[in-house]
Amino acid sequence: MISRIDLRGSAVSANGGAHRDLLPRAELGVEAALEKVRPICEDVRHRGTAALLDYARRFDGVTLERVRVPREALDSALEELDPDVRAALEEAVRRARTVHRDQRRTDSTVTVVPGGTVTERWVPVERVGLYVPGGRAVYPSSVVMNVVPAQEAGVDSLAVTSPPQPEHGGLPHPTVLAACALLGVYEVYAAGGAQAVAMFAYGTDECPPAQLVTGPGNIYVAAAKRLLKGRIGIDSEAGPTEIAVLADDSADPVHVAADLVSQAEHDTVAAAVLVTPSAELAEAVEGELTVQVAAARHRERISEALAGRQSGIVLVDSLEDGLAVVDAYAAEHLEIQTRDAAAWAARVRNAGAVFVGPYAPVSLGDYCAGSNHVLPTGGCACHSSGLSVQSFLRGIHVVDYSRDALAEVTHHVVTLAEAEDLPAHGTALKARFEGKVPQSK
Ligand code: HSO
Ligand code: ZN
Repeated sequence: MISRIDLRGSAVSANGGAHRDLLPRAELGVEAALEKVRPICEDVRHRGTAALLDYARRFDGVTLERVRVPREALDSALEELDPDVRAALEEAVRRARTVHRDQRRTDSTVTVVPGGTVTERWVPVERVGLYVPGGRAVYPSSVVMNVVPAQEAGVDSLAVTSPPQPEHGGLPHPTVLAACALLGVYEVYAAGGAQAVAMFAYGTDECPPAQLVTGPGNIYVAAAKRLLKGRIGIDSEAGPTEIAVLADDSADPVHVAADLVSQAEHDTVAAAVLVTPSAELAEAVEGELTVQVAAARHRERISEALAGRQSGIVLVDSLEDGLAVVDAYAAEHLEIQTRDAAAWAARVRNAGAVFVGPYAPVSLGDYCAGSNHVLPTGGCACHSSGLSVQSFLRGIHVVDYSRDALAEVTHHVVTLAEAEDLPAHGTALKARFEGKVPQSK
């Protein structure tokens, strides 16, 4: 079952950063996958749709005539969607929109000197490809989490891709198709893995190239993103799901165990970590895990995730030490289940998203909190953010100076240009006032 890591008595809080590797993580192994995906991406680059159809046959076991999903398939998936699922998806969309709409940026102009302004213009990426994974689970919620911020950012052209499913006639899962239609996205492709990322990066006769690809995927998707980054923008190389819970003896072990199990359900390499100064809570959670895992539908997958070296119960001397540990770990999701939870949460520096108190479980954020569930994993939460409207925008500085405003600062620019031994930079300004380009000595 879940292992214990006893950090009591160690100088944990002295330097959180030095403890980044205190808690083990699942190995993503992207490096090794790079060599596998390279020829696939090259093939898609050169043979386009023909290559995608070959990979659909080879990797997904489906024979397709085209990669683009016909509009009728999207419409009928929405018509046939279970009404309860539709209502739940609509609520998820509504809440996500409320939060993401508020993230929109407005252009702002700063007057640096009279006659000299710098405007920051926020411009959406023109065309975005959104990857929705297939595999063990079905992720219509990921359609929502990718599409809503892109739409709120004002992205004009949005395409979704998801792996073809043999049991659904070679189309992506019908619930994924229904979620696309619900959101008004009718450009959908039946492609998964590295080849789908390459399709967006290089374009094919069916799918024009995109400037950005977002969304989580398996290790081959992550490897293709790393390989093609630069050619195409990426959000992140999202790895297996992680939950960390910082809890004291006020936490309910039933809730803590249920939340650990909920994220372990994703993957055998998912990480579930409890950090607590309370040995009693640790023991009670261990007991609860045994009971809850045995009753879970995906008990085998969950047990493997909990027993993996990436999961564990970490005992610390104090909540203060616990905070240092979770900060060093930089979890994708961090729950704070302590007395005065909001105050502890306010002190967290590194986490993809923080869930405060007993009534904000990670599963709420996965679907219906309004927050985004595409979050940095693998420790990247110490430098990156989850998906947001900002992920789909670029800020462009627009510089506008009058003659007088330029004249006033010219001597400084010339001096700095000389200091950098780049005199032509200074000349570009002087030429505007001296009428001719001075000759270099
Ligand atoms: N916990 C996952 C997202 C998800 N959960 C989708 C259920 N469906 C990564 O944040
Ligand atoms: Zn989840």
